[in-house]
Amino acid sequence: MAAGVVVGGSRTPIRNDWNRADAETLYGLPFADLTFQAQSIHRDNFDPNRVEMASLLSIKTGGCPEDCGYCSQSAHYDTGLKTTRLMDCADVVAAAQRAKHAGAARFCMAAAWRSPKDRDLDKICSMITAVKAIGMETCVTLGMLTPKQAARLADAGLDFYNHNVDSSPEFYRKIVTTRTLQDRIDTLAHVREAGIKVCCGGIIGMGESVEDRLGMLVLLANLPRHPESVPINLWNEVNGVPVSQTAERPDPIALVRLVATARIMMPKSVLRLSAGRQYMTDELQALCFLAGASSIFIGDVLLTTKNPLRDRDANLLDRLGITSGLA
Ligand code: SAM
Ligand code: DTB
Ligand code: SF4
Repeated sequence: MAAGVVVGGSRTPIRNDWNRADAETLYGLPFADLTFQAQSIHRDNFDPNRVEMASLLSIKTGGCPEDCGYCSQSAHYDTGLKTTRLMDCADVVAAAQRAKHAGAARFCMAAAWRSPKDRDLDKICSMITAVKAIGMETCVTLGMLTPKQAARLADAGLDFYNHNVDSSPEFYRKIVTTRTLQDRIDTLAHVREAGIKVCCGGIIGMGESVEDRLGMLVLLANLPRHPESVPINLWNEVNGVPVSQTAERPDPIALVRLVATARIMMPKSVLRLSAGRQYMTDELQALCFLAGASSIFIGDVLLTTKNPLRDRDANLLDRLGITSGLA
């Protein structure tokens, strides 16, 4: 066994020493071989007939000082979005109740911040405690954190922190200039240090190459510990942002290959088909589940953009014999 290899599941090694050539070799396998390997690893680690459901809420929308070239919420671009203040805790809990009723097990609260202010964090901690009290898992995504802020979120009982690497290091520099990828990696380390589970993935379809997508997987799979959750977002169209000039929707087969490669490289991470499912056919989503995706966001909107209607999702999962594992 290669150095740095730890045995994970029954026959699944957990590696943190991936290079791009390894990723390219997997990605380039004949489709049947790649997806068979991915599905075998998926079955070693997960119930293949179960998809976890999470729900999102934008608790503070727009006006963000960062210049992420894909995002409707950046103050650098005119996207026509209405900016809002941080929501009240009672309204957040009411939205969480509705999400729970619709079948979500996890509630993810997102704020358009570069980083939270300490007084904002008091309110966020109350939201976390209140959402946990209704029996849901909690996730927040608030931008960069100090170690102290991460520890406060952990004390409030937070389960997951979402903070994406978004793309390969090379492509990242082209789409965000107001922070570095290292800033993101530092926050991920603070989140880990505080004992919070990590949700970290990225976006495809912004005009990046296949090499960039694989570079992103290598980055994720070589973090000191694999993220427990890996969201794979297809860029959701937003008018007025720079990415709208370069975006190209990926070939559907390329998406399945990417999911399968991620499944093999990070055998125990939950892969979430996140933004962009409304552009996917039912057949494509089914192939992504076969390749190892086992989580989705439900609800008609994500943060500011569209998601498939609940009935369409329920119908698809029903036809595939997939359950959410909730009673
Ligand atoms: N401001 C915080 C941050 O950037 O970490 C949290 C909110 S931000 C909206 C969370 C993530 O949403 C981003 O890292 C990015 O991966 C994803 N995202 C933003 N706009 C998107 C879009 N139009 N399509 C797909 N994913 C998007
Ligand atoms: C993630 O990777 N995807 C979610 C969640 N983390 C916060 C956000 C998707 C946002 C899509 C664009 C929008 O609706 O504004
Ligand atoms: Fe701000 Fe997050 Fe959007 Fe970047 S992705 S502009 S940090 S809300």
